[in-house]
Amino acid sequence: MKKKFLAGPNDRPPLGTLLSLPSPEIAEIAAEAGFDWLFLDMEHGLLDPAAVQRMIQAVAGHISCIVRVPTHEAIAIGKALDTGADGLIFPHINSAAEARECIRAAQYPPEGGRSVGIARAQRYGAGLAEAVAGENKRLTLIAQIEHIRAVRNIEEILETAGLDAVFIGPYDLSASLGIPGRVQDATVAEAIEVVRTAARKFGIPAGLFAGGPEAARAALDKGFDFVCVATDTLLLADAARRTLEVLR
Ligand code: 3PY
Ligand code: MG
Repeated sequence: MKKKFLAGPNDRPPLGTLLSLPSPEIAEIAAEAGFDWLFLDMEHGLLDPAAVQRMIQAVAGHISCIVRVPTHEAIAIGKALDTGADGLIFPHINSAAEARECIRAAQYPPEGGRSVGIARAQRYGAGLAEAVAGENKRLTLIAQIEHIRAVRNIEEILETAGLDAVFIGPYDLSASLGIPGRVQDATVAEAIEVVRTAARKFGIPAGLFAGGPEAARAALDKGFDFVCVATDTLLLADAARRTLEVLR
């Protein structure tokens, strides 16, 4: 069964946006605008665990909050989960071994080796028993595929136990092909298609990062199961530029 986040509203692919600025208000604005999920980015941008927690609190229960962890270290993974996130994106997963290690750190025993903390995710202790019993089923764990090595290893990565979805990062993927930023290049499109087709074969949902609405539309038309479109800073810059275009 699909996890809550991946089931999407009314069975249409969930649409999210990436937030990099530490602001609960921006999380609220994105939720008010109608996004289905938020990609809270601890790899790039300014978010630390405190900011992530405040942003999740701001939209608690309304939309899914998926955190991209800054590293594959168990401590970083545990801290991100302690905020009460609905799931994690593990960046730069290039092999099944890397996927296994990250998933292990995110799952409580017996499936994994997540450390037992007392934080927001455990309702500061009041919900500890509930958390250790239910978190492994509740969390959506996503491997980010963003290097040509990961594309070559995609089938073994898709076989990883506990993996709920894959999410393609076209920008780093283009960099790994020696053409950083040229995400429309045919070689990037081909690599993306290899991942999407393999994910379909294994019955694992596949998502894509899209820099803007046109790329997101194309991803939905291709059949991606979830999409993250633009970022807080891109949306703000675009609105500012368009407003001034009308006035000058
Ligand atoms: C990439 O395109 O490399 C990304 O990480 C987008 O999330
Ligand atoms: Mg990336």
